[in-house]
Amino acid sequence: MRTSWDIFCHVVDNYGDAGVCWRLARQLAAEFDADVRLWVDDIETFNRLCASDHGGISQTAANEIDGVLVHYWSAQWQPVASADVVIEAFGCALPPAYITAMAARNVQTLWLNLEYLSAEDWVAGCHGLPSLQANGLQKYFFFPGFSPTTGGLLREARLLQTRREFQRDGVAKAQFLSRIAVQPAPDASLVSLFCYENSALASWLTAISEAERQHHILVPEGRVTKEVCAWLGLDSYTLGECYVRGRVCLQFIPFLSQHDYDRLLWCCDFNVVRGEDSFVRAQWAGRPMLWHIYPQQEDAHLVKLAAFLNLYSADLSADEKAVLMRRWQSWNSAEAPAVAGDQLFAGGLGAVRHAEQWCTSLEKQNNLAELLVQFYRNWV
Ligand code: TRH
Repeated sequence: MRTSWDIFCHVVDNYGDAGVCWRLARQLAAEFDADVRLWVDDIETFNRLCASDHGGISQTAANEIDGVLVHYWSAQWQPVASADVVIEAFGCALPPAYITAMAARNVQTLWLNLEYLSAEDWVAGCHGLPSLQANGLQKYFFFPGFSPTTGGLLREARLLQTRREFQRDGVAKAQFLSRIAVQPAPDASLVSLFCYENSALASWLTAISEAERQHHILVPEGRVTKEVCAWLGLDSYTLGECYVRGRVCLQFIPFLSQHDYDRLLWCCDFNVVRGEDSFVRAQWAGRPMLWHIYPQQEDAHLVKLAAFLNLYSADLSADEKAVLMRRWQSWNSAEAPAVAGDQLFAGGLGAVRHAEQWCTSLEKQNNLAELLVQFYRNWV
């Protein structure tokens, strides 16, 4: 039987909230016979994630994209019937009238609070716990995570097969890079740099520009554009142009659709990623990476970072582990690089093997969308 799903997404900042919800909505519709509505309160952000594929959505009407009905979640809420499953992403508060509609429904609605991703130990204990509601509605916490006792990670069917085929196909890679006007020198290490502002960025770029290996760094337009320009000594930049300083070439590229961004991660030798969704996609890319974790008050994020590093580095030798830890911790503490320029955004065979092994170990777990569907089936 088809089930109906409503996903509510409040964009706090940046792209992660909309990025996660949009990805989940598409997967539910494509793989689980679900009727999905996505309610998003920031159309501009949403359009940047899918605009180049679909031309953008309108605020006034429902927009059908990839089998999902995307709606603008307006402050003036117009009552609608509630769905079988309701996902309140990242604790965004549902419209009160919608909660009333859920309570009035003949068939009970399953209400899930989809939480932020964390590798901390307590996550498994809290995943699936009920959150008691005065009006009799059934609400539960759903925690994504890295172990089989959590809600898993978003991963579409065939994602890894597609990725591995693409990485083996030199022509496909070259065609993709040429479509986004990227032409790295044959011996250059290709890096994507998607991160938050970092007062240490200039010192990292200087170290990389002095490395033996040539680096071609792609910078999607966004939060670090200004810092990178300052390091280059530019007042403004031209998209697509390569700015060479020492052994590094920096190139600003347009913000891509999610589909293309995946391919970019697959093409690069090393990816700097941030937040939640790009962080997960970099793991599916099977390439070495550096995570710029979303900074939180009182350095709470450093605990999360350590929890992930612990898991991620478990199979590394003591030396490799030390380099990885130093690299990630110094970046996230905005410190000048603690290792040589060649090691900062380092690909290398060992690092690639480790990234692929990590990806393969995660692949054994069920993905987040199928675990959500399973949760609903068990609950009904
Ligand atoms: O943008 P982020 O920093 O998002 C967030 C938000 O800050 C959010 O509030 C916070 O809760 C969360 O992080 C943890 O990083 P993230 O999560 O990686 O989201 C970026 C999205 O943008 C992701 O879906 C990938 C996508 N993207 C593209 O589609 N094209 C691009 O060119 C790039 C660089 C990213």
